[in-house]
Amino acid sequence: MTYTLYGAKGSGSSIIEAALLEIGAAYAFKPVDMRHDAQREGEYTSINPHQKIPTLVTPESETLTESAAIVLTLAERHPQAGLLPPAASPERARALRWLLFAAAELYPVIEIVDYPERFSPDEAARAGVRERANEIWRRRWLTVEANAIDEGPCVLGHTFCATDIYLAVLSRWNLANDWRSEHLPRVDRLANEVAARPKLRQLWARSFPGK
Ligand SMILES: N[C@@H](CCC(=O)N[C@@H](CS)C(=O)NCC(=O)O)C(=O)O
Repeated sequence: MTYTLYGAKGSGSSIIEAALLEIGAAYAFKPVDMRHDAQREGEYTSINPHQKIPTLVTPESETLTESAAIVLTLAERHPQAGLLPPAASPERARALRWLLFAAAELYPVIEIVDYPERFSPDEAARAGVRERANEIWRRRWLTVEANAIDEGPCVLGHTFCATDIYLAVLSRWNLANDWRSEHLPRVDRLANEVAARPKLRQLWARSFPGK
């Protein structure tokens, strides 16, 4: 019963790795060298035709892509890990709301920041495209800060769930530590809570040193 996770240090695969660690599932990690665009070459493109990471292959050889779908699938396959509250509960609705906000409204902005050339054929316009994406990124994080966490430390108060992992990982990307601590204290507290979880400490330290 071993999963295979394709990913890169500190990337979206950290969300999936953290979920697997919380579950206590066995997995093999296959690094994909994003610095050399290995996600767009060779064998990997037949595993994930969208040419992105993460990809998770289940012990039954089912290929899963899309980080939110992977997290939800893992939560369903391993209910004992408590990654999500019970189906149809208000807590589940809240957890899904902010998980999907992170997946649909936050995560895609990073592609614009990292690859502005995909969004503008005009080389001279790319710095502006990136700056606008950075502004959108910060604004959407302010929405999370003001609405997703309440008293905290987690999205569901003192009850940890998969949404906390997802938000914590994304919050380590593309935000200066001092801007984050000034403007996103609740998000930082949530990330610290995730980082301190006994099963996640090592992953966090090697994935996000100094963050
Ligand atoms: N919607 C995808 C987004 C995945 C994604 O953008 N992954 C980034 C790494 S964190 C990636 O592979 N970037 C490389 C590229 O876009 O070429 C998901 O949620 O899994």
